[in-house]
Amino acid sequence: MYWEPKEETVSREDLRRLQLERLQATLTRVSRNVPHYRKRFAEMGIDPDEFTSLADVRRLPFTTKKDLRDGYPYGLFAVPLREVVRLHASSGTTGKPTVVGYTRNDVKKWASLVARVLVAGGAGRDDVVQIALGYGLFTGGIGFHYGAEAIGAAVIPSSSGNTRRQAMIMEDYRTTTLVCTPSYALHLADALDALDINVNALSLRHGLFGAETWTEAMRAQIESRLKLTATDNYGLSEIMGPGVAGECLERCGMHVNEDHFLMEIVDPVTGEAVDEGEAGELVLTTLTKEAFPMIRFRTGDLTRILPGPCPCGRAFRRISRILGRADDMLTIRGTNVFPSQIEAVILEVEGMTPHYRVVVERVGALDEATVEVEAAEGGFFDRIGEHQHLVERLKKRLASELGVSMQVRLVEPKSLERADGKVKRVVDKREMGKREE
Ligand code: DLL
Repeated sequence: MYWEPKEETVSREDLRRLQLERLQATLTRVSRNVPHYRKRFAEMGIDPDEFTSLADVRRLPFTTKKDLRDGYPYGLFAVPLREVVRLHASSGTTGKPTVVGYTRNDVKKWASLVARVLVAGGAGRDDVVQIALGYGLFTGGIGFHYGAEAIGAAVIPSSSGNTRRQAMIMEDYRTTTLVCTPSYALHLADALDALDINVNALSLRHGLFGAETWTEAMRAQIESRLKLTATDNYGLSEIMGPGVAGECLERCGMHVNEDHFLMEIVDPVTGEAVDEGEAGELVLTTLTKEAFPMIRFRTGDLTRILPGPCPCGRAFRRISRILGRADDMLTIRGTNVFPSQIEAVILEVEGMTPHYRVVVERVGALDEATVEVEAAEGGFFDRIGEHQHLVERLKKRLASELGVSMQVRLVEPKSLERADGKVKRVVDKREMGKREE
């Protein structure tokens, strides 16, 4: 099932032609309307009219979060505010957030791209879609909302928070499709248990999850606890919001809506293209955005392009789940570790839950990482001997899988903070200021 069959099954050759046309139009527009790009292009001797091949994109300058912040709030807009109908802001945790804008056309296209990922994830007009993502400056809630309305589903804008009420709504309104962050999905599963709601009697069939990194093991848990088919969804405000890429029901990577976004994977350090299929940083160029076009935006997200076509028949190439953010990577005594790798190991050990965080400190001259993880309820938490056994087992597995030893602290079930939206996995006490963007 496709939302836009013609576009989603376009031939690769036609797609490339379309991408080139759209890239040329975008470059002309930004060099005319955005002083930042005009200046950068002039400095680098780039003439948009000379762009004749998609490979030329590599000659263009990158755009970074810093460029967005320097232009705060409207410096990178390509249309006058009169034409803007919506503003959102990215979830910058420190300093100024970045502001993004949409024209009426942008909002319309955004809805249809989210509609594509919803349909790919199994939703349709007969569905009751509960959107348990924040509504507001965050693009998640409203972004999914417009897409779900576009496909004609009955949309419950339950937004984030108030988990007990969400659980009751899910039961009473007969939600069939759940949209939220993966960590919140598990939080909801706990709430259903606490309320004695029988998950088997619910109407849930599909879940679209995203906005934070998660793992295959976490998908398995969510699917078995909520009795639904879970798909991964990727997006970011700077490029649009949700709807940039999403999995189909094959669940083997996220199709990037390549007719609207040009993707490259580069080495996060050198910025050079990586070999085909290699992991690196995703760089995106918007091809149809009017208000806020982005040229070669460094997403900071690490992924790789998956080889071969997908059995679903979509023309668009797939990226693997996000392996981590370049700035989320922990360097512990010289070894690079991503929280998602830790999560994968935790979930292989029986008696552990996916509720965890990593605290990194400097003890003397050494980095010390402690994985704090909740033990499963009714598990071994109270039995000292087994508790110790479990800690040792996890420590050993972490050391052998990740190549660096870490401390493990089992904490009581339900003691770690639950997030309504994006969960924070890392507390880096070494240089708290360093991570400020
Ligand atoms: O998180 C948009 C979104 C909302 C996507 C709901 C999917 C579902 P931002 O708040 O701007 O936008 O955050 C974007 O979140 O650069 C990634 O680091 C991370 N992220 C988004 N989707 C995924 C995913 C929304 N499926 C940032 N897996 C991105 C891992 C993700 N990380």
